[in-house]
Amino acid sequence: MHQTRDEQPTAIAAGDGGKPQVTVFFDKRTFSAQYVVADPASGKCAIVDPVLDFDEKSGATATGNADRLLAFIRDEGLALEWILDTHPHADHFSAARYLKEKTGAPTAIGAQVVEVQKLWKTIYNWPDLPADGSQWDRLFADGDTFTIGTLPARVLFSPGHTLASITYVVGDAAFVHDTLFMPDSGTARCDFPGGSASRLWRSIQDILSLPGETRIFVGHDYQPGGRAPRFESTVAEQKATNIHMAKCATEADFVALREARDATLPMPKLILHALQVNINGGRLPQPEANGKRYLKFPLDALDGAAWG
Ligand SMILES: N[C@@H](CCC(=O)N[C@@H](CS)C(=O)NCC(=O)O)C(=O)O
Ligand SMILES: [Fe+2]
Repeated sequence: MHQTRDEQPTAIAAGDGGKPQVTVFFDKRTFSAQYVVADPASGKCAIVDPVLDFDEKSGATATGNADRLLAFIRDEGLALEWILDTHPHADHFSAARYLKEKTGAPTAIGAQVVEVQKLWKTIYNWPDLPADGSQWDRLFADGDTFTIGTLPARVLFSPGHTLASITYVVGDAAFVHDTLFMPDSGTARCDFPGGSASRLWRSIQDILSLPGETRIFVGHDYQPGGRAPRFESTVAEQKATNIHMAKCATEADFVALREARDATLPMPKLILHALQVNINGGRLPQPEANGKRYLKFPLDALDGAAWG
């Protein structure tokens, strides 16, 4: 089982046969799951998909979520080895840069992020942005391996929601971000620039070919029907009960279902705020001469306007 931040964390047990201890921290504002993935044997850990707080009404930024992750790591006596993002998020700022500045731990994301940088650098008309991934310490390609303490970790390239999405498989746990959601919630949308429902279908097939008992940890939970948030399932449960996959025998079925649903979804309210920070490794814009930072938005650049 995973723990949520509201539960009392249990002590880290020594050695657990390649099973990371996974603690989830839910950001209610953006329905995002942030994870601390710990190796019980060594006390080393990684953070997956940390959120930097942003209040779009006032323009205020804050580090409440990120500081809670750091406090947990400190209280548990863990050592942070990696700051991992699964993809350049479209609905919140990544706290990767803040956490690196606080801890010195290396940041990482999928290598195809350079393609996302190229796409959005055009949308933002931002010629000075280096579109070479140099904003992160490590760019992971499909099949790359690394360790979290003694735990083996492997990268599965899993695009579709974005061009650069990756899944981290750590021991018996897979951090699948926005591919599959909880079985009663279905799958992630594919209508952002660079998204593709047929690529997502193939990525989901790769995830579902992991062993049935693999623990699946999702990137968001939108609490369908107002139920309490849930983040963990298994490959076997997803295969048996995911509401989108159950309706789809073929890739064509899935593409039709996904595209029909995507046509009904408004753009995330922070997509234009978030991408300009996230394609720059979670760096907020440089302050101007008056010491203030400013975001820049293109007009009429994205489809998906919702006037209703
Ligand atoms: N209402 C949310 C939407 C966020 C959103 O679009 N989330 C993506 C993941 S980044 C997704 O796949 N959503 C699936 C869905 O809404 O069905 C917002 O404005 O931020
Ligand atoms: Fe996403």
